[in-house]
Amino acid sequence: MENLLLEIIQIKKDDPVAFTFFTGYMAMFAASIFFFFERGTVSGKWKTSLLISGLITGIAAVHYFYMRDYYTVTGENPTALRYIDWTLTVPLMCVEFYLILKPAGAKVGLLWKMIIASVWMLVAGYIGEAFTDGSMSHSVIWGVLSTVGYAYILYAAWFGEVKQLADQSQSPAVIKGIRALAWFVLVGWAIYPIGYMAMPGGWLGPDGAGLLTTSSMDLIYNIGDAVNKIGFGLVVYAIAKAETAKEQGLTTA
Ligand SMILES: *C/C=C(C)/C=C/C=C(C)/C=C/C1=C(C)CCCC1(C)C
Repeated sequence: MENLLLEIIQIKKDDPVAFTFFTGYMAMFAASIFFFFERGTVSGKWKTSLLISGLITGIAAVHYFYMRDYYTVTGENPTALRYIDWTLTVPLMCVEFYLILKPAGAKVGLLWKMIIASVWMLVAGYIGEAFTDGSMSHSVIWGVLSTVGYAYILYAAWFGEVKQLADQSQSPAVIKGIRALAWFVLVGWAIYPIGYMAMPGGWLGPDGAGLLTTSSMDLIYNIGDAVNKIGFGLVVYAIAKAETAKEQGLTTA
């Protein structure tokens, strides 16, 4: 028992993955407090968006709390916890897109399409990682299937309905904000497939190009999460603040 406790609190000095689990946890936690408190400073119709930003980082914080210990004790990837976290938080990011675009006429159908695409992406990724037999064919097949879901969201954000609704909104803050979120989907989300390719049998891992070790998967995923959950929330926050200022300017004019 004594040994177990010692292991839980230990961060080995040559283990950057453990550092990012602890930093990630604290950063998500702090971001949630920030979004929840700032919710009071934006106008009524933006409060739900900030609530969702806080929920995304809050749900991640709880999972990081467990993943951190799982990792420090076992030294293994907390795959199940990771995917449970993503299956809750990525659909909530789709809700963010929907809420921002609702005044411009976004329909619930769009929200469902994005949620289904994101869950497809994550279920395929989970099968790829959790049920691996170490072969490249398993990793590649499920990775490609997962990418189909990712491609849909990417398309929607850059050229499809999301982009079109943003243009229709005629609000510079919404257009700029949706463009920033689309960049997150293009660049920030692309971090994850790189981590995935470090898995056993992955293209970039020890059985593939040999550029990444399997232990770097969590490092890459942790960086991706910090960028995408906190950064994404901050963009939503910036849109909400800009729109609130505009509304207040109009009512006093
Ligand atoms: C907060 C968590 C986020 C934004 C997670 C996003 C995850 C992805 C975009 C994952 C994508 C994957 C692929 C496109 C192919 C390989 C398997 C995945 C699941 C890593």
